[in-house]
Amino acid sequence: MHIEVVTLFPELIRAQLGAGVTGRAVTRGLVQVGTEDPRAHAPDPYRRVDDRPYGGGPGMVLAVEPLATALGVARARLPAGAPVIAVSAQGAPFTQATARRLAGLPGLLLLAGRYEGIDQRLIDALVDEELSIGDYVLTGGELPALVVVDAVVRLLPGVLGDADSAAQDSFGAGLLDWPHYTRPEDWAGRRVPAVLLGGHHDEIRRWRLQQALGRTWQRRPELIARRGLNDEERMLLEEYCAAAGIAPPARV
Ligand code: 9D3
Repeated sequence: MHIEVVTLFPELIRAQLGAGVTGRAVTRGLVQVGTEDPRAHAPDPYRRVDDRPYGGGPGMVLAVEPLATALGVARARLPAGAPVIAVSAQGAPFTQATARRLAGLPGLLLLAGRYEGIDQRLIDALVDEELSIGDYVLTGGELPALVVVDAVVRLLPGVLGDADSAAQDSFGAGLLDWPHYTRPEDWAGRRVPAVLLGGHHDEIRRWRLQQALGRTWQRRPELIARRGLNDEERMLLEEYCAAAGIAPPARV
């Protein structure tokens, strides 16, 4: 996959992509990531990329011209079939389903904004899709663009080790994780749950599934509603709720 990010802060994008799993994916050639800075395409000698909003009000708006030129330059490096995706607080929610869909594409052209926003005509003319990473206010689109890149790149074939991808598949999406423990068995009087020390693989599987179901029900009940429960899951969750003294999901 080839990803291009149009941003006024290309160094933020490059710094993140030098590290960790995504960094390794880049050095292994599993993904190529480029950046294009609209400031390099500002028509005036002061390299201004923003201007005052028509209609008045606070803040500045990113002007069309430098962004349009930067998008064109980045587009020329991409394969056909790479959509222009603006990260924006006005966008549709970015979810794991979005990440899976984007991971199947040959390329992405991500546009990260700054200031009060981007001239709407640039969005109308050149942007295919707008994505938000959540309901909170950031100062710009670079962190959201990196969130999208990270979530997509880890899904590309060969990026994760077998263990990680298998765990993902066997468990499926839609539940929070179960609790994890490592040595020592006893830390300050807090013991690792006995079931994990016993080596009974099916008991451990059921305990983990039960913990995942219980935590999801307590913290993110809407995920249980969206996903549904099979007979085993319903039984495990009812048992968890009884022990925790909380109400189980209603039968449907
Ligand atoms: C306080 C500024 N807001 C006026 C009511 C508008 C605004 C402008 C620019 C809000 C946020 C931003 C910068 N944010 C993003 O570019 C952004 C973002 C976000 O802030 N939250 C969640 N997802 C995203 S994706 C891009």
